[in-house]
Amino acid sequence: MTDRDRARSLLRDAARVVVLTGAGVSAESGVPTFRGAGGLWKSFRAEELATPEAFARDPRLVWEWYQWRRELVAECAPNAAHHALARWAASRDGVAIVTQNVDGLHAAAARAVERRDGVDPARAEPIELHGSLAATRCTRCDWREPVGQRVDATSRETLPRCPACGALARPGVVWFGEALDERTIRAAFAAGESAGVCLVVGTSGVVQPAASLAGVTRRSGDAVIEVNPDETPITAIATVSLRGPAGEIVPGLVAP
Ligand code: BV8
Ligand code: ZN
Repeated sequence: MTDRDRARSLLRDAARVVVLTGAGVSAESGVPTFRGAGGLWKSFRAEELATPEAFARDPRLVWEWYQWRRELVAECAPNAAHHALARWAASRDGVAIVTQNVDGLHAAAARAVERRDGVDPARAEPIELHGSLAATRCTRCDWREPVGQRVDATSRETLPRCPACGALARPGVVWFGEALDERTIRAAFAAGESAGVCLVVGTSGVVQPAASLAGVTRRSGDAVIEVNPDETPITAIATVSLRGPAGEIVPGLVAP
C-alpha cells in the first residue's frame, strides 16, 4: 500500500477529521506564503508588520501592506486543494476545516459548492483562527465589518475610522502577540481532540497555538497526515508525510 493509499484509507475510515491548513494551501492560488521566498513586502517580514506595536507605531504603513494584500488576494481564486476539501467536507459529516490563513479562499471554495441531496456547503465553512484579511474592525469598540471598504493609506488622515465611536479602524486579523478569539480556538481544539485523523496541509508548523492542533490529535492516539513539499516540525509526529504540492496531492486523498 503506498503512502497516498494509506492516507486515503485513514481519511475514508475516520468518523471525524480535522484539517489544519496554512499559507502553503494557497500558494498555488498565487498568494505568497509567509516564510517562503515571496513572503517579503518592501523588505519587511510579516512578523514585523503583523503586530499591534507596528500598527501603533505606523498605522499608515501597516494599512498600506494590508490594502496591498487585499488587492493581491482579490485576484486569487481557490485552487484544486481548496475545492476538493470543500466538496469533501460538504458531502459527509465529521470534517472540520481549520485554517491559519486570512485569505478567505476556503470560505470562497465552500460558497462554490453546489447544494444538493446530502451535500451541505455550510459544513465546508472554515474555522478562521487568525481572522480575515477582508474584515475591518475598530481598535476600541466591538464594531466590525466582514468586508471592509477599500482603504486609502496615503496619509494618516485618510485611514478608516470606526463609524460607531470614531476611533482608528484596523484589519480584522489576529496579530502576533494577540490572543486568538476564545470561542474560535476552543472550537478548533475540540475538533482536534475528537478527530481520528488530523490532515495538515501547507503549514511550516511554526505559529502557535495553531501548530499544536496536530499534536492534540496525535496525543489522543490518532493519526496525523502531512501534505507539504518540505519537512516541518509536524513531520516528526506524522503517521504519513506526503511530499508535494497541495493542489496535486489533496484532491486524490479525498475524492469520492
Ligand atoms: C498568541 C494573521 C498569546 C495576520 C497570523 C507558544 C504559545 C502561544 C504563543 C506563542 C508560542 N510561541 C510563540 C508564540 C507567539 C506567536 C508565534 O507563534 N510566533 C511564531 C512566529 C514563533 N503566536 C502568537 O502571537 C499568537 N498569539 O498565542 O497569543 C496570548 C494569549 C493571551 C493574551 C495575549 C497573547 C497569534 C499568532 C497569529 C499571528 N497571525 N496571521 C496576517 O496574516 O497578517 S499568523 C501567519 O502565519 C499566517 O496566518 C500564516 O498562515 C501563519 C502560519 O504560517 P504558515 O501558514 O505555516 O505559513 P508559512 O509561510 O510559515 O509556511 C508555508 C508552508 O507551506 C511551508 O511549510 C511550505 O513548505 C509549504 N508550502 C509551500 N508551497 C506549498 C506548500 N504546502 C503545500 N502545497 C504547496 N504548494
Ligand atoms: Zn469603535
